[in-house]
Amino acid sequence: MVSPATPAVNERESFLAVFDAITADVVAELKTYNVPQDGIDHVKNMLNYTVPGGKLNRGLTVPSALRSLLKRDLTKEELFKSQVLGWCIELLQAFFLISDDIMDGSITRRGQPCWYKQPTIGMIAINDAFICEGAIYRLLKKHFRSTAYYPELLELFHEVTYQTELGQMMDLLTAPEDNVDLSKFSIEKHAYIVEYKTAYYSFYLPIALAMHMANVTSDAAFQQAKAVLLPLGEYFQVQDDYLDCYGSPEVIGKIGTDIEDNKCGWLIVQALSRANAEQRKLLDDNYGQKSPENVKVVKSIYEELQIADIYHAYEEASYERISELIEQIDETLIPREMFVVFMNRIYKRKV
Ligand code: GPP
Ligand code: MG
Ligand code: MG
Ligand code: MG
Repeated sequence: MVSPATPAVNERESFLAVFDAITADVVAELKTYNVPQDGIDHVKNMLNYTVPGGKLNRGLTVPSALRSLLKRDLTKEELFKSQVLGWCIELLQAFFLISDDIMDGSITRRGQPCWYKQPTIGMIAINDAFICEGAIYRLLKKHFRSTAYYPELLELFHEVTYQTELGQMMDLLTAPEDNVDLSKFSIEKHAYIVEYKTAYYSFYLPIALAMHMANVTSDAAFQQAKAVLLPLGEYFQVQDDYLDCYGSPEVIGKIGTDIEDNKCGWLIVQALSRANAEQRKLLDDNYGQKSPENVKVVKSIYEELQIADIYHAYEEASYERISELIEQIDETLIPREMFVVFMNRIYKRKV
């Protein structure tokens, strides 16, 4: 049997093909604000550098979830609109990542220097992040102003942005650079941080957007989606924490900074709950320090405590647990399939 062209490849190509239309919209509108040519060139260049280079999982999920919800192929217009929403999430992601890299003092992102590390950019990147956020609302206005669900889209983007900022706030407050105090870390603290800084915008948002487009209005349906997507988002951020230490920079496109940055990540929280007094002392003395020697000591304790094995067991258990949560979804409200597709996009990811 001839296997059909892999939809994943086509979906990605079709999604990427819309990006030019998105930048063209944003740029055309700049002209109505009399932005001089150098400003227009800057925005074009900035969007090309910061928006399309990632895995695009979030953006791609909007059209694929809409297809699951409607249980049929999308019309040309439905496909385009869902892709615009997908790019709005990718713009939100660019807004967060440009800022996060400054806050975390990161060096590379998606295999290239972080935007703020570009010699001509520096702190202009802060304003560029705001421009990415602003562009979301320009696009929503242009493409969705006349739909009945426009207010829901605005509320959702606003709320999810706020939730992410609260998560980022707790991530940063738990990681003061000059005062390493590992007693502030806990499994509960970590769970809060990852739910807020990652799960809402990366997992709930794409599915909830598709649900609005599909005219789902029942509160119960959104609650059921959340019950699966928040744990899925937690699992994804635990993977991110693991890859920060154990992923290879050439594959993940970024150099980990969590140990140096004193982050309340999954690995340290697991290590703290298993360390004996001697190991704890070494962690206290070496976590949150910039020098590679200190980082090495922390990694050697992770080794002794077999944290990587504990992570692999966690991965399997999460898959089981989330599969059970998907089973509990009432299919008269929303299809289980869209959650399965989303979970399979990230299960055992290396990147
Ligand atoms: C991921 O944290 C979280 C975000 C990118 C949200 C940032 C939110 C803001 C309001 C700026 P991370 O630092 O672990 O991500 P990475 O490992 O990709 O740097
Ligand atoms: Mg970061
Ligand atoms: Mg961060
Ligand atoms: Mg990280």
